[in-house]
Amino acid sequence: MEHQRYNSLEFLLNHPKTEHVISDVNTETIERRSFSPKKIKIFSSKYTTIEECPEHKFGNTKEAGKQLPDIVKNNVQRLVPWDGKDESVKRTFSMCRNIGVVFSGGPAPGGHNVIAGLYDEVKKYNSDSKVFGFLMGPDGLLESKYVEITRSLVDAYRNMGGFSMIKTGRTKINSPDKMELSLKTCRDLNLDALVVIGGDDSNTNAAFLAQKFKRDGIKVIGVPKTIDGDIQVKTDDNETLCAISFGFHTAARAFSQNISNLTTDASSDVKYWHVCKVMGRVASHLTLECAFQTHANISLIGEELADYTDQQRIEKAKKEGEVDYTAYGMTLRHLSRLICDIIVKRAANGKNFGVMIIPEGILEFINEIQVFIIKLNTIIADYNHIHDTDFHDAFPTLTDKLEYLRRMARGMGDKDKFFIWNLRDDDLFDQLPSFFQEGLLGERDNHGNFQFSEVKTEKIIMDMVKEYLDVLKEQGKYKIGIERSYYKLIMENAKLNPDKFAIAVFKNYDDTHLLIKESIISLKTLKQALVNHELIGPEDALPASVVQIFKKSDPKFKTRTHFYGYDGRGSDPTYFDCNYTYNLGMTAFHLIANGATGQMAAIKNLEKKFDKWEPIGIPIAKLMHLEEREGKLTLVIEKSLVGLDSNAFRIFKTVRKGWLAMESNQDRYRRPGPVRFTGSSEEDRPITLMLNSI
Ligand code: FBP
Repeated sequence: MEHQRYNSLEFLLNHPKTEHVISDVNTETIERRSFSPKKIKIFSSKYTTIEECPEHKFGNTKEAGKQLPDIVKNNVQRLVPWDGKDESVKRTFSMCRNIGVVFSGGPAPGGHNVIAGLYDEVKKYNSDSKVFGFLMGPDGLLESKYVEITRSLVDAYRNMGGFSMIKTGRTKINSPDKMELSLKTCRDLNLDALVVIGGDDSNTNAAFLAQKFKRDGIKVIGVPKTIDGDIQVKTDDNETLCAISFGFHTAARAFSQNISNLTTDASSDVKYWHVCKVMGRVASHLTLECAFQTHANISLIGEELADYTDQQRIEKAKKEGEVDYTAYGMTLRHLSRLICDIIVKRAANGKNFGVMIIPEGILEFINEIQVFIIKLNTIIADYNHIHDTDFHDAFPTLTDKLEYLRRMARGMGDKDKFFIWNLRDDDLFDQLPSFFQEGLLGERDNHGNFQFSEVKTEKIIMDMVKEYLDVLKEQGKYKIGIERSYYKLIMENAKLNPDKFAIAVFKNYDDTHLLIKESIISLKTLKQALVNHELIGPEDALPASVVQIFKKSDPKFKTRTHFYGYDGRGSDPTYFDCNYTYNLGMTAFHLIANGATGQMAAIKNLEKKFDKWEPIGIPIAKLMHLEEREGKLTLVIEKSLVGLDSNAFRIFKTVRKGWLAMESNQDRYRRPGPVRFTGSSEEDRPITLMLNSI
């Protein structure tokens, strides 16, 4: 009876141990929720005030001046401590406020801490003030869907990843109607300010909202979010004001942990090349950071490929008195050859395995593909502009889309509107594999951007690599180097003279890794070589030990592909991102309390130690330039790409040779470990930032 009771499911389910281990909230979550991020010293002062910094200048702001006249004259603003002797400062800070907050675009670790920092400061100065979170991103603002953010809600999400508290969305507020709807929502809620937590396009939106809301006195502050790390702000005289957007560090560390685990696996069972595509819609910042974190064998940096020039071709054309335009910029074919070269050299040194990182946005930097992307973006945008139906509804299948392009190339398109697609484009496009054509013709996002995450970039590149490796194998150039000592052992065990056989079989008997001659590509050609050297007679069978060595040298190119993106984007934030984002939230409040609008909250000196961090406001309008979007020149924030003259890239370029480990040297893999938010081994900022601060 007693035994039966202990064995019952009910007893098991109600057992305190069961309840503890299957609870939704584990120790890690409890610790994260109760962790207090560090505060920049100024936030411990009673109040703050703004110090204008007109000395910071930014490029040409002519177009921004036309479209954003009320905020274009904003300066960079530094927050400085204020003792509060001035009664009016006390009054403005303690005013009862309503502040709205919205996430926009892809999630990035640390977003909840921005809200926490904002909320804590809002409540610190007036407990009657309210913070409203718009639901599902900008749609919440348009449709007036929101929640009041309470202490218990904030407490449940402190230091936790994702944007799940109020969710996010990619809707763009890009029409007069949407602007009006947003204004109406903010007026109805009696908002004093709106905080937009988003990427480059969302901060662009924030600037236009700031302009629109100016007359109503509703302030708009942007916050630089995106794992891509492409919101970085420098002044004309190269002073860094915002070194990186939040979420970048965590995503890079999360990806790196996985990639690093693959380096361990690869060097254990020595049979796979792991190909890791890493997020970053355009810029390769994440790949560069992962390269430093893991020392993977190959890391491709898109920006470098765009800058590539083939010196040999240029010289050759010069000698012939011509200019070879194809020598500028990287082609997919050439890229695959470079990768093959590394694979072949590593194999020659006994390592037919490795780990490669490919940035998601690499195609943007490959000339031939970029042209397609730009042309197709324009064609789709123009079609949508002219017709009532969306391009993708009108041409649902790939065949329909291709047929439409074909008609266009033959001049049978919409009233000759689409002259940009010609017969040559059509021919070249036809040569691409259908899954790639489908990707290039796929739906654009709400900002008209090409969705790189939808394209199997790694497959395109690796298919070409495989194809060329087959050619090299047939030419006898792709072989696995056999360790000299191993060869000798096998031959001696078989009572054969290794030195004698080596002359017939290998081309480099003095090296540590022995390579079978290029002319030997099959058992037949192997036998021929032994017969020619009179080591066996024409009727004799091949010695088993020689066959064993030959088979060992025969490479099989096996790949495993991985995509790292959404997983890292949803990770809980690192210590760096926990601190960074909490201080961003506080900065946003202090800018609002000081009457700022059209500014992006930022932390200067992020690339330095925490005690050097400084909260500032950056004028968004001044970061904008004209860019072609959906076929039209549009005023947007300029994305920041990997600087080929940055410290980080220059150092990478020098040290990466060692990571290739193409000579007989050891692999140099690095173990960054898991994402953490506390503990002495946690790094205090991203490696690329550390290098750039030297
Ligand atoms: P944000 O720029 O909005 O932060 O998003 C970045 C990103 O994560 C890119 O790295 C990726 O290409 C894209 O979002 C994926 O978009 P989606 O979430 O729509 O699939």
